Amino acid sequence: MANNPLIITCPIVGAELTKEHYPYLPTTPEEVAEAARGAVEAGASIIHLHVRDEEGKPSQRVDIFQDITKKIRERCECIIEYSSGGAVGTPLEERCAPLKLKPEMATLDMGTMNFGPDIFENSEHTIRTISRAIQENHIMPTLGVLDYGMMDTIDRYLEKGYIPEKIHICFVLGVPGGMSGGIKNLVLMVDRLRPGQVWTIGGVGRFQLLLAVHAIAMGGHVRVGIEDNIYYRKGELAKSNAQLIERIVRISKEMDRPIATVDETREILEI
Ligand code: KMH
Ligand code: ZN
Repeated sequence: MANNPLIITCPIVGAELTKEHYPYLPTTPEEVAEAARGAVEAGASIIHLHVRDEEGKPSQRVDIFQDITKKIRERCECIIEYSSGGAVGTPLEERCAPLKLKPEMATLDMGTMNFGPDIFENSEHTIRTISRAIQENHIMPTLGVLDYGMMDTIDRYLEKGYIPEKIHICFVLGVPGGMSGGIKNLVLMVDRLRPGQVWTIGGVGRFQLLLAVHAIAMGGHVRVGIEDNIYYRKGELAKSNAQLIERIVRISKEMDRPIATVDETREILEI
Protein backbone atom coordinates (compact mmCIF):
# COMPACT_ATOMS: atom_id res chain seq x y z
CA MET A 1 0.00 0.00 0.00
CA ALA A 2 1.12 3.55 -0.69
CA ASN A 3 2.66 5.71 2.02
CA ASN A 4 3.47 8.91 0.12
CA PRO A 5 2.13 12.12 1.69
CA LEU A 6 -1.53 12.76 0.92
CA ILE A 7 -2.43 16.06 -0.71
CA ILE A 8 -5.84 17.31 0.39
CA THR A 9 -7.58 19.84 -1.83
CA CYS A 10 -10.61 21.51 -0.30
CA PRO A 11 -13.33 22.96 -2.55
CA ILE A 12 -14.80 25.19 0.13
CA VAL A 13 -17.74 26.94 -1.55
CA GLY A 14 -18.50 25.96 -5.16
CA ALA A 15 -20.82 27.85 -7.45
CA GLU A 16 -24.03 25.88 -7.33
CA LEU A 17 -24.95 25.70 -3.65
CA THR A 18 -27.10 28.25 -1.83
CA LYS A 19 -27.78 28.79 1.87
CA GLU A 20 -31.15 27.08 1.24
CA HIS A 21 -29.30 23.88 0.32
CA TYR A 22 -26.73 24.27 3.03
CA PRO A 23 -27.24 26.83 5.81
CA TYR A 24 -23.54 26.96 6.81
CA LEU A 25 -22.38 27.85 3.27
CA PRO A 26 -19.62 30.48 3.45
CA THR A 27 -20.45 33.32 1.06
CA THR A 28 -19.04 36.62 2.36
CA PRO A 29 -15.30 37.27 1.97
CA GLU A 30 -14.83 36.86 5.74
CA GLU A 31 -16.78 33.60 5.81
CA VAL A 32 -14.94 32.18 2.79
CA ALA A 33 -11.54 33.12 4.25
CA GLU A 34 -12.50 31.61 7.62
CA ALA A 35 -13.65 28.42 5.88
CA ALA A 36 -10.26 28.26 4.15
CA ARG A 37 -8.47 28.72 7.46
CA GLY A 38 -10.50 25.92 9.03
CA ALA A 39 -9.81 23.59 6.09
CA VAL A 40 -6.07 24.32 6.15
CA GLU A 41 -5.86 23.84 9.93
CA ALA A 42 -7.63 20.50 9.45
CA GLY A 43 -5.09 19.36 6.84
CA ALA A 44 -5.85 20.82 3.41
CA SER A 45 -2.87 22.24 1.52
CA ILE A 46 -4.82 23.39 -1.57
CA ILE A 47 -7.93 25.57 -1.44
CA HIS A 48 -10.08 25.29 -4.58
CA LEU A 49 -11.67 28.72 -4.74
CA HIS A 50 -14.97 30.00 -6.08
CA VAL A 51 -16.27 33.32 -4.80
CA ARG A 52 -19.67 34.95 -4.34
CA ASP A 53 -20.81 38.54 -4.86
CA GLU A 54 -22.59 40.76 -2.33
CA GLU A 55 -25.85 38.89 -2.97
CA GLY A 56 -24.23 35.50 -2.47
CA LYS A 57 -24.35 34.72 -6.19
CA PRO A 58 -21.41 32.96 -7.90
CA SER A 59 -19.01 35.47 -9.43
CA GLN A 60 -15.71 35.62 -11.31
CA ARG A 61 -15.12 39.28 -10.36
CA VAL A 62 -11.43 40.04 -10.05
CA ASP A 63 -11.86 42.40 -7.09
CA ILE A 64 -13.61 39.72 -5.04
CA PHE A 65 -10.97 37.08 -5.86
CA GLN A 66 -8.28 39.60 -4.92
CA ASP A 67 -9.94 40.51 -1.62
CA ILE A 68 -10.56 36.89 -0.58
CA THR A 69 -7.06 35.80 -1.62
CA LYS A 70 -5.66 38.53 0.63
CA LYS A 71 -7.92 37.50 3.50
CA ILE A 72 -6.91 33.84 3.14
CA ARG A 73 -3.22 34.81 3.00
CA GLU A 74 -3.60 36.80 6.23
CA ARG A 75 -5.02 33.73 7.98
CA CYS A 76 -3.04 30.77 6.72
CA GLU A 77 -0.36 29.37 4.43
CA CYS A 78 -1.81 27.32 1.56
CA ILE A 79 -1.88 26.95 -2.20
CA ILE A 80 -4.88 28.67 -3.77
CA GLU A 81 -6.42 27.10 -6.87
CA TYR A 82 -8.82 29.46 -8.65
CA SER A 83 -11.80 28.02 -10.48
CA SER A 84 -11.82 28.87 -14.17
CA GLY A 85 -15.02 26.84 -14.47
CA GLY A 86 -17.12 29.42 -12.65
CA ALA A 87 -20.81 28.57 -12.60
CA VAL A 88 -22.69 26.89 -15.42
CA GLY A 89 -23.19 29.56 -18.10
CA THR A 90 -20.47 31.98 -16.94
CA PRO A 91 -19.13 33.73 -20.09
CA LEU A 92 -15.62 32.71 -21.13
CA GLU A 93 -14.10 36.14 -20.60
CA GLU A 94 -15.34 36.21 -17.01
CA ARG A 95 -14.05 32.69 -16.40
CA CYS A 96 -10.57 33.83 -17.44
CA ALA A 97 -10.60 37.20 -15.67
CA PRO A 98 -9.26 36.22 -12.21
CA LEU A 99 -6.33 34.34 -13.75
CA LYS A 100 -4.51 37.62 -14.26
CA LEU A 101 -4.05 37.70 -10.46
CA LYS A 102 -1.61 34.81 -11.01
CA PRO A 103 -2.78 32.26 -8.44
CA GLU A 104 -0.44 29.32 -7.95
CA MET A 105 -3.02 26.94 -9.44
CA ALA A 106 -6.21 27.09 -11.50
CA THR A 107 -8.63 24.58 -12.95
CA LEU A 108 -8.95 23.72 -16.64
CA ASP A 109 -12.01 21.59 -17.32
CA MET A 110 -11.53 19.16 -20.17
CA GLY A 111 -14.86 18.92 -21.97
CA THR A 112 -18.46 19.95 -22.44
CA MET A 113 -21.00 17.88 -20.55
CA ASN A 114 -24.47 17.83 -19.06
CA PHE A 115 -24.30 19.21 -15.53
CA GLY A 116 -27.53 18.28 -13.81
CA PRO A 117 -30.20 19.97 -15.93
CA ASP A 118 -27.66 22.40 -17.47
CA ILE A 119 -24.74 22.28 -19.89
CA PHE A 120 -21.21 22.95 -18.67
CA GLU A 121 -19.58 24.35 -21.80
CA ASN A 122 -15.94 23.53 -22.43
CA SER A 123 -15.48 23.52 -26.20
CA GLU A 124 -12.03 23.28 -27.80
CA HIS A 125 -12.04 27.07 -28.13
CA THR A 126 -12.92 27.52 -24.45
CA ILE A 127 -10.25 25.08 -23.28
CA ARG A 128 -7.59 26.64 -25.49
CA THR A 129 -8.48 30.16 -24.37
CA ILE A 130 -8.33 29.26 -20.66
CA SER A 131 -5.17 27.21 -21.23
CA ARG A 132 -3.52 30.24 -22.85
CA ALA A 133 -4.45 32.47 -19.90
CA ILE A 134 -3.10 29.85 -17.51
CA GLN A 135 0.20 29.64 -19.37
CA GLU A 136 0.58 33.40 -19.82
CA ASN A 137 0.21 33.83 -16.06
CA HIS A 138 2.55 30.93 -15.17
CA ILE A 139 -0.15 29.02 -13.30
CA MET A 140 -0.08 25.29 -12.55
CA PRO A 141 -3.21 23.79 -14.11
CA THR A 142 -5.44 21.21 -12.48
CA LEU A 143 -7.19 19.44 -15.35
CA GLY A 144 -10.79 18.69 -14.38
CA VAL A 145 -11.79 15.26 -15.75
CA LEU A 146 -15.45 14.44 -15.25
CA ASP A 147 -15.88 11.77 -17.90
CA TYR A 148 -13.74 9.07 -19.50
CA GLY A 149 -13.51 10.68 -22.94
CA MET A 150 -11.82 13.69 -21.39
CA MET A 151 -8.73 11.51 -20.91
CA ASP A 152 -8.54 11.11 -24.70
CA THR A 153 -8.94 14.86 -25.06
CA ILE A 154 -5.96 15.39 -22.75
CA ASP A 155 -3.78 13.13 -24.92
CA ARG A 156 -4.94 14.83 -28.11
CA TYR A 157 -4.42 18.34 -26.74
CA LEU A 158 -1.00 17.46 -25.33
CA GLU A 159 0.01 16.22 -28.77
CA LYS A 160 -1.27 19.42 -30.42
CA GLY A 161 0.32 21.61 -27.74
CA TYR A 162 -3.03 23.09 -26.67
CA ILE A 163 -2.33 22.38 -23.00
CA PRO A 164 0.98 22.50 -21.12
CA GLU A 165 3.05 19.37 -20.41
CA LYS A 166 3.13 20.00 -16.67
CA ILE A 167 -0.33 19.22 -15.33
CA HIS A 168 -2.17 17.96 -12.28
CA ILE A 169 -5.22 15.80 -13.01
CA CYS A 170 -8.30 15.90 -10.81
CA PHE A 171 -11.06 13.39 -11.51
CA VAL A 172 -14.42 14.63 -10.33
CA LEU A 173 -16.79 11.68 -10.42
CA GLY A 174 -20.49 11.62 -9.61
CA VAL A 175 -21.77 14.80 -11.28
CA PRO A 176 -25.18 13.97 -12.81
CA GLY A 177 -24.33 14.05 -16.52
CA GLY A 178 -20.74 12.91 -16.06
CA MET A 179 -19.13 9.65 -15.06
CA SER A 180 -20.52 8.22 -11.85
CA GLY A 181 -18.47 7.58 -8.74
CA GLY A 182 -18.21 3.81 -8.50
CA ILE A 183 -14.88 2.30 -7.53
CA LYS A 184 -14.53 0.59 -10.92
CA ASN A 185 -14.71 3.99 -12.60
CA LEU A 186 -11.91 5.33 -10.42
CA VAL A 187 -9.74 2.30 -11.28
CA LEU A 188 -10.54 2.74 -14.98
CA MET A 189 -9.45 6.38 -14.84
CA VAL A 190 -6.25 5.68 -12.93
CA ASP A 191 -5.31 2.87 -15.34
CA ARG A 192 -5.64 5.35 -18.20
CA LEU A 193 -3.02 7.75 -16.76
CA ARG A 194 0.52 8.06 -18.06
CA PRO A 195 3.15 6.55 -15.71
CA GLY A 196 4.00 8.84 -12.81
CA GLN A 197 1.10 11.22 -13.41
CA VAL A 198 -0.03 12.82 -10.11
CA TRP A 199 -3.79 12.54 -9.62
CA THR A 200 -6.52 13.63 -7.25
CA ILE A 201 -10.05 12.33 -6.92
CA GLY A 202 -13.11 14.29 -5.88
CA GLY A 203 -16.23 12.20 -5.40
CA VAL A 204 -19.54 14.05 -5.52
CA GLY A 205 -22.15 13.49 -2.81
CA ARG A 206 -22.08 10.00 -1.31
CA PHE A 207 -19.06 9.14 -3.46
CA GLN A 208 -16.79 11.61 -1.66
CA LEU A 209 -15.80 9.42 1.27
CA LEU A 210 -15.84 6.17 -0.71
CA LEU A 211 -13.48 7.42 -3.42
CA ALA A 212 -11.23 9.31 -1.01
CA VAL A 213 -10.60 6.14 1.00
CA HIS A 214 -9.77 4.22 -2.16
CA ALA A 215 -7.46 6.98 -3.39
CA ILE A 216 -5.60 6.86 -0.07
CA ALA A 217 -5.01 3.14 -0.59
CA MET A 218 -4.04 3.61 -4.26
CA GLY A 219 -1.48 6.35 -3.70
CA GLY A 220 -3.55 9.15 -5.20
CA HIS A 221 -4.66 12.41 -3.61
CA VAL A 222 -8.07 13.65 -2.51
CA ARG A 223 -10.44 16.54 -2.95
CA VAL A 224 -12.80 16.81 0.00
CA GLY A 225 -15.15 19.69 0.76
CA ILE A 226 -18.57 21.26 0.66
CA GLU A 227 -18.62 22.14 -3.06
CA ASP A 228 -18.82 18.40 -3.80
CA ASN A 229 -20.66 17.07 -0.77
CA ILE A 230 -22.65 18.69 2.04
CA TYR A 231 -23.26 15.56 4.13
CA TYR A 232 -21.09 14.05 6.83
CA ARG A 233 -23.16 10.89 6.56
CA LYS A 234 -26.56 10.01 5.15
CA GLY A 235 -29.11 12.50 6.48
CA GLU A 236 -26.57 14.47 8.54
CA LEU A 237 -25.22 17.75 7.16
CA ALA A 238 -21.49 18.35 7.58
CA LYS A 239 -20.79 21.13 10.07
CA SER A 240 -17.97 22.52 7.95
CA ASN A 241 -15.29 21.74 5.38
CA ALA A 242 -12.95 21.14 8.29
CA GLN A 243 -15.14 18.38 9.69
CA LEU A 244 -15.04 16.49 6.37
CA ILE A 245 -11.26 16.88 6.19
CA GLU A 246 -10.64 15.83 9.79
CA ARG A 247 -12.19 12.43 9.07
CA ILE A 248 -9.99 11.95 5.98
CA VAL A 249 -6.90 12.91 7.99
CA ARG A 250 -7.76 10.31 10.66
CA ILE A 251 -8.26 7.59 8.03
CA SER A 252 -5.13 8.54 6.10
CA LYS A 253 -2.93 8.46 9.19
CA GLU A 254 -4.35 5.07 10.17
CA MET A 255 -3.40 3.89 6.68
CA ASP A 256 0.17 5.18 7.15
CA ARG A 257 -0.15 8.07 4.75
CA PRO A 258 0.96 11.31 6.39
CA ILE A 259 -0.73 14.53 5.30
CA ALA A 260 1.25 16.62 2.79
CA THR A 261 2.37 20.03 4.01
CA VAL A 262 2.13 22.99 1.66
CA ASP A 263 5.83 22.67 0.78
CA GLU A 264 5.51 18.94 0.18
CA THR A 265 2.51 19.63 -2.06
CA ARG A 266 4.55 22.10 -4.12
CA GLU A 267 7.32 19.53 -4.40
CA ILE A 268 4.98 16.70 -5.45
CA LEU A 269 3.22 18.86 -8.05
CA GLU A 270 6.47 20.52 -9.15
CA ILE A 271 5.00 23.98 -8.73
N1 KMH B 1 -19.30 24.99 -11.12
C1 KMH B 1 -19.10 24.02 -12.16
C2 KMH B 1 -19.99 24.27 -13.31
C3 KMH B 1 -14.20 24.21 -11.75
O1 KMH B 1 -14.18 24.76 -10.66
O2 KMH B 1 -13.32 24.34 -12.60
C4 KMH B 1 -17.69 24.02 -12.61
C5 KMH B 1 -16.66 23.77 -11.60
C6 KMH B 1 -15.36 23.31 -12.12
O3 KMH B 1 -16.84 23.92 -10.39
ZN1 ZN C 1 -15.16 24.16 -8.68
